Amino acid sequence: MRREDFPILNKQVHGRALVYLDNAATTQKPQVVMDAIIEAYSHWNANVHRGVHHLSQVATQNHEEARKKVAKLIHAQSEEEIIFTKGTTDSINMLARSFGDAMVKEGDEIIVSQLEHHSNIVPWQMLCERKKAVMKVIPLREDLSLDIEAFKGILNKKTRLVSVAHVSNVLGIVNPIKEIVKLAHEKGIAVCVDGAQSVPHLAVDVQKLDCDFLVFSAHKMYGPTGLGVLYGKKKWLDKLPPAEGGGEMIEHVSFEKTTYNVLPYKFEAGTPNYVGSYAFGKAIDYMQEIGLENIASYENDLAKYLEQQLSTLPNIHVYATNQPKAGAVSFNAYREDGTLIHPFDVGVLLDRQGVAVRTGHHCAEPLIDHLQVPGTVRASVAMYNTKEDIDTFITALKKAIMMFL
Ligand code: 7TS
Repeated sequence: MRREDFPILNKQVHGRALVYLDNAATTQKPQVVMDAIIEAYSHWNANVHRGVHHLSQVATQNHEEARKKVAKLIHAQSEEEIIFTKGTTDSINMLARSFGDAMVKEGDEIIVSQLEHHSNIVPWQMLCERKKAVMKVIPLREDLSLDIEAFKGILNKKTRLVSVAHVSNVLGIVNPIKEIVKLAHEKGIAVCVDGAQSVPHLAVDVQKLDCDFLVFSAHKMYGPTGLGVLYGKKKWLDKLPPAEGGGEMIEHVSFEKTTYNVLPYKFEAGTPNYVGSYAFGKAIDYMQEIGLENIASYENDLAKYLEQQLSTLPNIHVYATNQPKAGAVSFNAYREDGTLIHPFDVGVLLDRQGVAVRTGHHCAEPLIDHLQVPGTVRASVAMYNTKEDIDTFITALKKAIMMFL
């Protein structure tokens, strides 16, 4: 799928053609996205929403066009529901600050799951410390899927918010978000979906999911770093206080009283990343030109092939097989005597052969503790990967393991 649009994929690493399978960490960028960044700084760089001059108006228009593209991408009702942030982590921190200040009090409960990325744990933990609230955790079943029965048991009238990943960044499992939202809403509880690993791979529709908030990062979907999105239903964003103060987010400022701007600017303090948003708009165009459904089905086939090929190898344990997955597959390798080959060692030997994968805890230590291993090796695909990439990876992996047997 249009591999030639991604110049970095022609690189050699340690004298071998690069096989990039660390897409869950960040994706590579197509030429159109890089060109957009050069274009912005070469032709219309100026601060947005402030100047009456030509360049500022062009910059503002481009930034706001990008917001519309994001709204369309996730089927938000309006672009007022799209807040640009620095990334998923920033989005969750902002929500924890804003929602937390307004809605959470001593003794209230926030629910996350056992498989969350640290970004969807620590901001809530910090909120719980500030407010003397309590964090509850959805446990995993034997097959590593979320235990929905247990979830039903911990939802109660003290629960203020449920925040869960749509797709696990370690296991690649697609969680039953629609069901989680339905169960929470039956009790009047809001749900935040961490879409960092789902929006890049699935056609996510916030109205169909009916989630209250959705957060994701541009850099994991062919866009630039330093840009992310906090989607919130208008009814929530109208009600919640700003998370940060500064320029742009105000209507009037005086030492006696400051009033706030309208949505979405109320949540965007300071000069926004308008070059990033413009480039992200180009990444969205690029994805939509290929078709989100086409990308999803291509990547799904590739990830299935990856899981199948890994499963045929002796001495490899693949986690959470035969479950709905998107993008990522985690595994560990073992010696003949059953001892674990450290994932870091596997990663280094793969790197020597030009194959980039992720090893370690993947910023999800509670999940890794649950698996009772020091970490996993994770291979994750994007639209530009091919079956040949997977074959090269499997051959390299066999060689790597041979060295430890
Ligand atoms: N949530 C999930 C599910 C993630 O996978 C990540 C990043 C984040 C939040 C944080 O995103 P950021 O853009 O703010 O950093 N995940 C990974 C990963 O799996 N390897 O490197 C980063």
